[in-house]
Amino acid sequence: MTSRRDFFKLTGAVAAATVTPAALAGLPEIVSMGTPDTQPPLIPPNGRAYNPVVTLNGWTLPWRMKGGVKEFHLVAEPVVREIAPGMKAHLWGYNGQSPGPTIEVVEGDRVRIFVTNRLPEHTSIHWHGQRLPNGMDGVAGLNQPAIPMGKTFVYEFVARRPGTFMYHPHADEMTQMAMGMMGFWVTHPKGRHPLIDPVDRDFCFLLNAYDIDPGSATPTVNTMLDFNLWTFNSRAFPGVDSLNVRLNDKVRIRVGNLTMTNHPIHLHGVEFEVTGTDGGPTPKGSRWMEVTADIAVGQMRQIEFLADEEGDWAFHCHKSHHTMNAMGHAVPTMIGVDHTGIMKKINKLVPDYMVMGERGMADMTEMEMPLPDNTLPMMTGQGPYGSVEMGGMFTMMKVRRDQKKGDYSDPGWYKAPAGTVAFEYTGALSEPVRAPKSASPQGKPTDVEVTVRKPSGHSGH
Ligand SMILES: [Cu+2]
Repeated sequence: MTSRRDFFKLTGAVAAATVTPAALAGLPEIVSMGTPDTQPPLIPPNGRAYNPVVTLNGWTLPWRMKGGVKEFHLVAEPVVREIAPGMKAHLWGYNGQSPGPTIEVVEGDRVRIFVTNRLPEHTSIHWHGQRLPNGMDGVAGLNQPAIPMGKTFVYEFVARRPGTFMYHPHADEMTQMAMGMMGFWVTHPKGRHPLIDPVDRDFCFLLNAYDIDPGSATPTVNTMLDFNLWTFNSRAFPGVDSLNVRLNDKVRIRVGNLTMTNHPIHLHGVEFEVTGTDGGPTPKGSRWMEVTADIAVGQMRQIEFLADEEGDWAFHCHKSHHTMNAMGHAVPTMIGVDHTGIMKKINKLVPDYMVMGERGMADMTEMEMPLPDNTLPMMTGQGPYGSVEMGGMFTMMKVRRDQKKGDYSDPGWYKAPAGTVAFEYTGALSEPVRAPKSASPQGKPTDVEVTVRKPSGHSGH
């Protein structure tokens, strides 16, 4: 992580290089982020105090207090986002990154947001889930004219209810969201709220998805359902930072879904409660313990739990193709098929060619297969015991006894106490009991029941 001081040095330089002072006189300074690393929480320098969030592989936008109004400046612009080491995507976002910065305010705050459009087409911003005047809702054509190229519009409203929100364009929406234009918004409660418990750590991130062909960098924007890169805040494993907490911390994680499908988000190690939805905090009588929360398209969920088990706990989408990176998936299952002969023939023509999945898909890790430039391995990520064989929407929650209060740095791999790790059995093995072999119509013995492979289509997820 970059320190807050480095961050301001860094972004100050970026801002100085990109703003024409005369053109933007009177506007809040543009603060731009140059790195996809998780930034430390932004301790509020003025206004009502609150416990700030940490955005996974993201940051919170500083504001200027002017006459009691919190003023923010978002710049919609093309950005280069590192999806994971080894792959950069050409996206559209805000203030140097996709997703844009998180906006944090307090219930009752008057908020003024300047939105400068540096995209090659018009845009707008919809403040997803907020109570606000109709003309501030951001649907281009319905509530306001679209923001033309090169122009700055002003949104102003009071953050009326505390909770978890998102922002995204409501103009050429399919293109602009497929290109990465979105951000997180948290409205903290003013004072003690009966349904919002204080927590030690408060994380947030968006679920997003891209369709980027292996070897290229720009998303295909007319994809409807068949995306191939599934990301937490525009990062794919192993590029997603871990959520680092102290043993017995009370933890809140806020997740918003701006993809085109649902994601059952699953946490290992402990049980959690869903304490908030798009509509705000849930009544306490409606909460129950679970370990997977399905987050539908356009929804937000906040989960809370006590991190009382030490270790490195997986935290991921439970759709198994969402924990893989880009692949061609019009591929038949080849497990159990012996293609030694055909491989020899193909390799005479194409020396690098390999058949996918003869022994399962584990060969698809980075060690086994040459990849086009700017392409992530399908299944990857080195753990303390070997390849984690994951990609996409996967990361870990690291719970440590000696993690300091307020320290979000990565403690490294968990050192399991002796005798607490699964191990190989080396005793005698007995032969498993099998069903008797049946005879084929030709009279040959066979244990294969069906040998026909029908052609199958693939539509959506
Ligand atoms: Cu998913």
